[in-house]
Amino acid sequence: MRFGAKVLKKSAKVQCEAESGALSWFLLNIPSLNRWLPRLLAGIAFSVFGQTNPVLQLDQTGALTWTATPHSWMPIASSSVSSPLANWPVVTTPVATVGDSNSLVLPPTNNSQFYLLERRGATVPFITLEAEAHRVSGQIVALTNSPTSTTWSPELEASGRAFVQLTNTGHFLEFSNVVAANTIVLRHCIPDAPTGGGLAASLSLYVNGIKRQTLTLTSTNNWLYQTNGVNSSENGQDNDPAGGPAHVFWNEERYFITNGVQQGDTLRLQKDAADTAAFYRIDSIDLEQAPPPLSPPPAGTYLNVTSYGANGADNLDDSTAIKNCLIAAKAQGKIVWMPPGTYYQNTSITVDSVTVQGAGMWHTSLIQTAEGTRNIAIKGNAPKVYDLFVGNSVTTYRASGVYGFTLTSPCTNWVIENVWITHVSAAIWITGGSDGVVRGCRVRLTYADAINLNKGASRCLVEQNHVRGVGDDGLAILADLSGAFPSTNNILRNNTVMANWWGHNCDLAGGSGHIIENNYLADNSHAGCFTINLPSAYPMYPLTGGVVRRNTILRGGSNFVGQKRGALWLSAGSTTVSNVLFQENFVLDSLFPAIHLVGSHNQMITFERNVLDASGTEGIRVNSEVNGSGTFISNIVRNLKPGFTQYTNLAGGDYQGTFSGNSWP
Ligand SMILES: [Ca+2]
Ligand SMILES: [Ca+2]
Repeated sequence: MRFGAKVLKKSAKVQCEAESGALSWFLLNIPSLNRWLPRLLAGIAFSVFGQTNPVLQLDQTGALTWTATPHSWMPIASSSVSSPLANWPVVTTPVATVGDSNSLVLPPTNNSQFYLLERRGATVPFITLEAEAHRVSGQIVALTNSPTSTTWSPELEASGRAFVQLTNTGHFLEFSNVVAANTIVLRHCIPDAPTGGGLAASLSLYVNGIKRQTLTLTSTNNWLYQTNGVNSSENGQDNDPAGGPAHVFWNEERYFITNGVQQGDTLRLQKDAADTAAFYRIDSIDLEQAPPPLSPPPAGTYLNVTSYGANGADNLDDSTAIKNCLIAAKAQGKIVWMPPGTYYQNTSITVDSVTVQGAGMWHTSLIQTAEGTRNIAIKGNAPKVYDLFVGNSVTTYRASGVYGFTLTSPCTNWVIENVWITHVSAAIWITGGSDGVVRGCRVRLTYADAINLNKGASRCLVEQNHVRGVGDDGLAILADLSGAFPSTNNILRNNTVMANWWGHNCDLAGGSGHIIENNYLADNSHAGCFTINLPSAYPMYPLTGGVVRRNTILRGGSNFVGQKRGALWLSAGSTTVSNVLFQENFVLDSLFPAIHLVGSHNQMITFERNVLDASGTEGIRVNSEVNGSGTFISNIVRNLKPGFTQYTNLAGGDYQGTFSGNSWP
């Protein structure tokens, strides 16, 4: 039995959680995923429609079908909505209509029909299957309770807090395929080499009972060890097993499937006699029909890196060729085109006021081969990078330090879009600069942050990114005091951040004017899932304004150094927090408190219309050292475990709460 029974519900239907009358909340769960639906949406609020039966159907692919006919909708004036939660909004105009293959198709509407549809998390072109939800002849390993020690484990770091382990010849994981696909991503773990450094082993892929392909799995990039050694300051990143307890159990690798697979095929990952690793752990699988390579830009608008000597089909370095192409393109006002291939670099490449266009994240790769550098530094006016895979062949821990992207000031109007970044230190590390966009990127297994805006970064938009298994903050807005001014007015929206092995899924630390909305954050193993993190070890400007709304935070929290951190860890440790609004967030199945206030500096936050469901301990916990005041309006705390309270204030009169309309006594 795993904690958080709601996660295990098997209903093939939408779960309807009516609060009262016509105002309902829906939380979605796909049986094949065995979890709340992450990438489509985790919550829908309907103002009203004129039938009592659910009108949404979920199928095994995650597709939703709207079964109501338009005439079944009944317009109801907002004033007639009956709810004890009168402050919850009734929206009378459609706020979203979305029609990609994995999303809702909504019926026509007019002014007399109305609904509110929320999307939380990134919309992505792949489907993720949690291994533990499928046919297994090996073992399913799951986290069975909130952690009582600080020990890391593969299940603590797994998405869904569970995985499958194949140990004997013939053990398999099998599932009925739900989408046509020509690629597969395995989030997996095979043993480390006895003295560290990883090893490789094969695993057999069967389709409809016939062996299709041998997949080669490696453990070069995962398995790090807490240490008292040379990397003790770098989040326990020693590659030597003698360094201490293991963590970073999961690697991700991607493969093209020979001849592809169709919907309805039976896929099996099996340990055959020739597959000699002592064990194969599978956490999750992504399936995607990767598109063909993109065509080059219109003739006359671009320069091709191959014309400058780059060769994406050999193993020789391409740095000089790419740099020369960038210089020429800037001078001529043209795009740099990188056709399909794998290009190597042994030094940092600066994209200064130029657009770089690859053929797609599955087709054009840029691989760094030297430690202590970066793939790309963006600089100047409107540097833009599209449609690449970015990685390296050298980094296996943070201090070896290959970054994916960094920003060199001055820099404005920059774009990083549809880029897949993996096995780097930090993926996108932005200090300063303004008016940037990070969109549609995938970040997998890093040794530091995924996407970090810091030191005055302002007016940046980070949206539709999918981040999994990273080694520090997934999304971060920091306002480091060493910057000339604080970061301001950044937006993080519709991102998915899962299964961090260090740091926070999302961190808001300083500055003002930030908006963090409609993100899906789940399964952190180390710190808080969402955090305002202002420790004295990292001095920041005060946080003087921000809105955190309509995010779903699932199974968040941790027992980092025995602190039993809440899913929302709001820490005014070294400076103050003011003018922050938390609104309409779902905090589900947290390991410890759902909301956890800590730190002795003054904090003033308003919490409005949040749903805190099935917390591991308290709904809201205010630690004894806390100072400040909070306003709590129309929040719901429910499904508490016996012995825990909705709201526990250990700070006494030092923290003053004001309460109205909450669904707790
Ligand atoms: Ca899993
Ligand atoms: Ca080459």
